[in-house]
Amino acid sequence: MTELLLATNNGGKAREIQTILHHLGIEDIKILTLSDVHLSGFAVEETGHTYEDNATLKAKTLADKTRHLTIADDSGIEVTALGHKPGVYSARYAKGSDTDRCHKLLKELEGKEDRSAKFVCVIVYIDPHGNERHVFHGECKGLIAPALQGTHGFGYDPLFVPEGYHQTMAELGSDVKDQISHRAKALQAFATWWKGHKKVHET
Ligand code: ITT
Repeated sequence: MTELLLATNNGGKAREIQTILHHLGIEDIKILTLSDVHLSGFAVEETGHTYEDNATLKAKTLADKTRHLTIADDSGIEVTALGHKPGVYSARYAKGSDTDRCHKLLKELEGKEDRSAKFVCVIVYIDPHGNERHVFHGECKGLIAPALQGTHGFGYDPLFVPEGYHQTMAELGSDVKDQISHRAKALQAFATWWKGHKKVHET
């Protein structure tokens, strides 16, 4: 069993990552959260301008500090009519709660015809012993709904209607989200790599 630290303070992300890895049949990883390593709330300043830079900052800081194999997720929502904003700045788009940020997005989209958007996720894996870094990407396309709908998930889920569906992620819930989301796709890429990586290390 290999211990893998999830460098996130976002409970929604942590729950999804654990569930998705389980669904992907990765049974040889034991997930550690920040609270397992007595670092709950330990925040890394996200000074990068790309998802990859910020995910690397978060994973590397925690890997160096704890010496555990570590993954971090940096993600955001990109809205076409807003010039692909808020993107990497999605968590800081407005002060306050996830709901406040959803309302700001709706306000900025008032009167705009194009409601297309996508969720983006970049997961970075760091091995502090082998000095290894690997990067995994995932995207999920969709539309911004006219109002907040649904109670599942977190962040911008009440506003995001994924392509091929008529309800928001927050209405569809985790059974659907964990199959089609940007995070699920990045973790599928991680799982494929992990299975190959383990084989190489076992032979
Ligand atoms: P950590 O850095 O501790 O992981 P965070 O919430 O600050 O947590 P980010 O910096 O990556 O994470 O910001 C991601 C932003 O994008 C944040 O506002 C989320 O609510 C939003 N977001 C990311 N994935 C999402 C998802 O699956 N559903 C809805 N919103 C999402």
